[in-house]
Amino acid sequence: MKKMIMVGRSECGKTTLRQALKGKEIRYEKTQYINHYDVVIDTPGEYAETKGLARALALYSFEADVVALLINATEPFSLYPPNVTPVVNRPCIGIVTQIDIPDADVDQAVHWLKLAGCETIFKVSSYTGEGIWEILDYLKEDGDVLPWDGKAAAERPRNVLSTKLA
Ligand SMILES: Nc1nc2c(ncn2[C@@H]2O[C@H](COP(=O)(O)OP(=O)(O)OP(=O)(O)O)[C@@H](O)[C@H]2O)c(=O)[nH]1
Ligand SMILES: [Mg+2]
Repeated sequence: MKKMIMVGRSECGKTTLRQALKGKEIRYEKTQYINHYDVVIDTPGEYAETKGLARALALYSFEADVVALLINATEPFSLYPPNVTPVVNRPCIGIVTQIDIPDADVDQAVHWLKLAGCETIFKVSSYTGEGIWEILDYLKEDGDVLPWDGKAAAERPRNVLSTKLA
């Protein structure tokens, strides 16, 4: 699998997406520091929100094959400046998260990610499973065995055991 570093503001859904890519259960878990897993590098949102720490994200990107900029579909603003992707020398993809939320504005989020410089954009819900297969398929390399048999299995609704508020 390609290794993907996930960047995005706190609570945009990076850790939940990491869980949804691999398993069926979602549990809230605040990311306190940069975590390396086999396929993803999960980062705390505060790194993207804080100018001094944002440089660390560019540095960590060298340990990944692809950089994913995440944005939650209900965001009222974008954290990403226009044309920011050239600060890393890895391919950058955009991921719109939480598309299941009723007042989500997916088109607005896609627009912001394109403005940031992402050419390939995925739209996902880590709760309903929608869009998960497309990301796995993008990360898959020859010979990789995915944790799911196919799109239908990968995109079954997840069992949400805990959220930030409950
Ligand atoms: N409805 C809905 N809620 C989601 C989804 N993804 C994440 N959430 C919720 O959003 C909250 C924050 O999600 P996290 O995955 O912890 O966000 P994060 O980007 O890892 O945040 P930091 O670790 O603080 O950087 C949690 O309560 C999740 O359950 C989704 O696809 N749909
Ligand atoms: Mg997290």
